[in-house]
Amino acid sequence: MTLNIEQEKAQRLQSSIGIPAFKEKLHVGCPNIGNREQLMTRINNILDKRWLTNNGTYVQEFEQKIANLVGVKHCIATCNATIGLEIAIRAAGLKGEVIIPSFTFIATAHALQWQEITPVFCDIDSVTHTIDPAKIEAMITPRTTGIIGVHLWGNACNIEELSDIAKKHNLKLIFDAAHAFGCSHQGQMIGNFGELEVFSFHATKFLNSFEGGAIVTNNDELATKIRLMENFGFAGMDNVIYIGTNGKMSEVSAAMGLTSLESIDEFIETNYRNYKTYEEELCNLPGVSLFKYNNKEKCTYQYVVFEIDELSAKISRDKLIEILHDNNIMARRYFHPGCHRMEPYKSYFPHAGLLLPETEKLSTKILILPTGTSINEAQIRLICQVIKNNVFSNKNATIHDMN
Ligand code: T4K
Repeated sequence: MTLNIEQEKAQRLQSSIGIPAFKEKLHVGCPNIGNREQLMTRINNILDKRWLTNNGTYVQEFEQKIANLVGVKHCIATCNATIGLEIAIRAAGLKGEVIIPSFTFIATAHALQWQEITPVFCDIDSVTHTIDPAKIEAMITPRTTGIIGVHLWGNACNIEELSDIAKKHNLKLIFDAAHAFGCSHQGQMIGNFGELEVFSFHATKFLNSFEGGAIVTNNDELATKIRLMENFGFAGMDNVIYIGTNGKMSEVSAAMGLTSLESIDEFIETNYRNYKTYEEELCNLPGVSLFKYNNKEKCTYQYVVFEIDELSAKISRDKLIEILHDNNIMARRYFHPGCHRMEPYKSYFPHAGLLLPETEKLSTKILILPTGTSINEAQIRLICQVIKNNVFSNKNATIHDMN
């Protein structure tokens, strides 16, 4: 079946004026909220004590609980993961050039460039969606000082191979673990690998503290440096001994983080159930697949990553997203189009894409579907119905089908 451009436009118009499947928008990343009463009690305590930030008791308790859960020596809570990454990069001594995947949130690259360190974009493995160790050595130059792996979707990078390469070339290895709090790798909790790892507790993350993050490490010296750096370099009152910034987490964020921590089993259970419903509904559709998590590892199932092969599914990812949005299903194209196609990197390295074939391919195929505690099974089945009505359906034949 072929459609000409006019017919396709008409069809789009029709879908945009039709009645959407959902009255209200369903968002990817809609926050998980734990026990409200507990949160309000904590917030009232903060107000009663008039201690709002600067290493308050809730922040200390939150750091201790995260460290215990991860099984790591040090946890330094931060105001968000981007500042956490900036501090971590500086504390680890990264300079010059650092190798990172392009298929990540822009913060991974910006945290380097913000400090005049050049991110060098490396391709990913199309199955794991994480940096491909086999492609790293070709990117190393005399200016390279480190590698930042990103545990995308909570799925660990190939940590062993990355460690071997880092060791061989005397590079620092750190991890952007923004997606990976509560996940494990070969039975060990993420947070224990490399020189250090950085979690995000942003509202959209599995565990949220409104905004927030944490740097975790087993290295005493690094932990001391990071603590100084996140508080302007203060070592006691009136005594600055280091260059620092303001990376502190506030008490109200820690209160939310602690409250969220008390509900993580429920969050995982819900995410897992949602994932299974999507899987059951979508498993037989041609040209589509869900990103598979390793069920031998701890996993939060926070991301429902849907991959679509345009030719077999007879609909492009972007056309499907348009239809989903028309139906108030606010699926996201994380991480389209890849950092290398965003500024300032697009201008700095206009031909970077030539070395990133898997990133280029994957970023046109993926969309993320809503999950979490704000959505129920019936809603997921309806989302899947909208997908099923449009995948492998002649009414959505694209221009490519004409050939
Ligand atoms: N490294 C990686 C690999 C990351 O993914 C991230 C952040 C970072 C580092 C940096 O971490 P932080 O500095 O943020 O701690 C969102 C988040 O803001 C960002 O934290 C996250 N990754 C990224 C993947 O997603 P946007 O630009 O997509 O945000 P926005 O405003 O479009 O919201 C995302 C979705 O969540 C929408 O569907 C709306 C929904 N939402 C959002 C908020 C804030 C809600 O339903 N309620 C809310 O309160 O970046």
